[in-house]
Amino acid sequence: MVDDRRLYKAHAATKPHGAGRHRPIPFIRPNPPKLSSLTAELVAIEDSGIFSNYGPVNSRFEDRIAASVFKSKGACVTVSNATVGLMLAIKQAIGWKPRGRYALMPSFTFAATAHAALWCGLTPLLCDIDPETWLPDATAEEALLKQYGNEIAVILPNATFGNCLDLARYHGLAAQYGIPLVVDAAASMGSLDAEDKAFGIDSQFPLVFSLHATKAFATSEGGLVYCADRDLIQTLRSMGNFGFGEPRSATMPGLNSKLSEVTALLGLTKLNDFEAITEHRDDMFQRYRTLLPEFTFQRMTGNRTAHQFVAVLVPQAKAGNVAHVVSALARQGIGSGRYFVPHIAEQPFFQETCIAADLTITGMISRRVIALPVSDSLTMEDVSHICDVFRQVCSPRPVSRRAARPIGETQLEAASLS
Ligand code: T4K
Repeated sequence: MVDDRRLYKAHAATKPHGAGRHRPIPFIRPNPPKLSSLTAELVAIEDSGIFSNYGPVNSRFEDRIAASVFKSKGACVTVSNATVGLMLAIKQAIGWKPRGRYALMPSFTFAATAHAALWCGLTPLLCDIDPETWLPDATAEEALLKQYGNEIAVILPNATFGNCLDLARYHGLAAQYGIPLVVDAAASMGSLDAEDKAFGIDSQFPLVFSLHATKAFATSEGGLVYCADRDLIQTLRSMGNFGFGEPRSATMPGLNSKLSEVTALLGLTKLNDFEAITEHRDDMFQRYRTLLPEFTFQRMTGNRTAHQFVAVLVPQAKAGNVAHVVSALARQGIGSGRYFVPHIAEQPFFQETCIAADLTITGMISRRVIALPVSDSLTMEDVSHICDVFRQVCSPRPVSRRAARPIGETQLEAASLS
């Protein structure tokens, strides 16, 4: 395992200190393993002559992540990205001729969740979220399950921003209503539940994780489906290879979701420092919370979250004005983002294709949410700086033009005056 202090110090060393100046901080700084330092492994792939189709590197990656993260309780299959992984898992869950036409999901999620359901021929049925955890609201889900019953083909909750869903409750719902479950766990690789176990471990229903460059488990493009049911993973593996059975002809719905050997190598290598990276990211989240006690953060339900960024609400007075906060931060050299804004029910295509229930809380959260930087190379000092600036730009007093100048601009001005 890589010494995490080395990782973070290398970056801090490049930082110009003093005189209130701070180097620009990007919103997300992807940190996939460096292919340039993996020449021997790349040569081995070339020599093997196998570049895809669940090759040897991919198999090693699947086995290692199943053993190290999920303690060999079940199996994993890689996919080319989580969106395709969701499509596969939903299709497997609902069968070729689904009994219902809805996919029950929150509106507070990424476009991929709704797209995947639509590609499977389902209509997203959008429910509200919990005001504290920002996870799908249990009461709202149950009301829709009662109202739509057999018309719901799949329950598709999103583990919002890596937060842990109550999977026991979902297994209960699946049993009670006889409706399959697929978990959108795109941002959850590395998250630990309240018992300190990998989120999703032991689940009889599939969880779909993203290994996108912007995630804590950064590769480039990639995804992983985990399930305690090994047969289900084997089915998804065949579906991801054009639905081929033995002999090589389609025996089930299929598409091509296979991960290349080079991307699998990125995944395999990422496992080396992933524990340290995830700990560091969660430490940064704790630091944000400590330094911004007057702000509202998402209430985390697990013991650790694999933060892709830190989501926080701007003060009520700035609701509807978050774009200005993003601009003010940018002028001070700090990148930020907005997720999931607009939420699904607010996006033009989904307004035509989805059905929305009451989304009061979703609307309130999405009007105020902003995502602040987290990256493997961010230092605690950076976090303090971000918090200072964030508080300043969120204060009721308008930020003066001069104070809001971008770092580069101020430096240029100083140079021309001297
Ligand atoms: N379900 C949920 C709930 C999800 O959140 C997602 C994906 C999915 C399903 C589907 O997973 P995948 O099919 O992607 O595996 C980013 C990620 O692309 C996306 O994976 C993620 N969720 C989503 C929440 O965030 P964008 O559109 O914001 O990415 P983008 O390109 O604007 O990049 C964000 C920041 O990262 C920018 O500041 C630029 C920086 N960046 C990005 C890339 C790709 C870099 O510096 N280098 C890079 O190579 O979606």
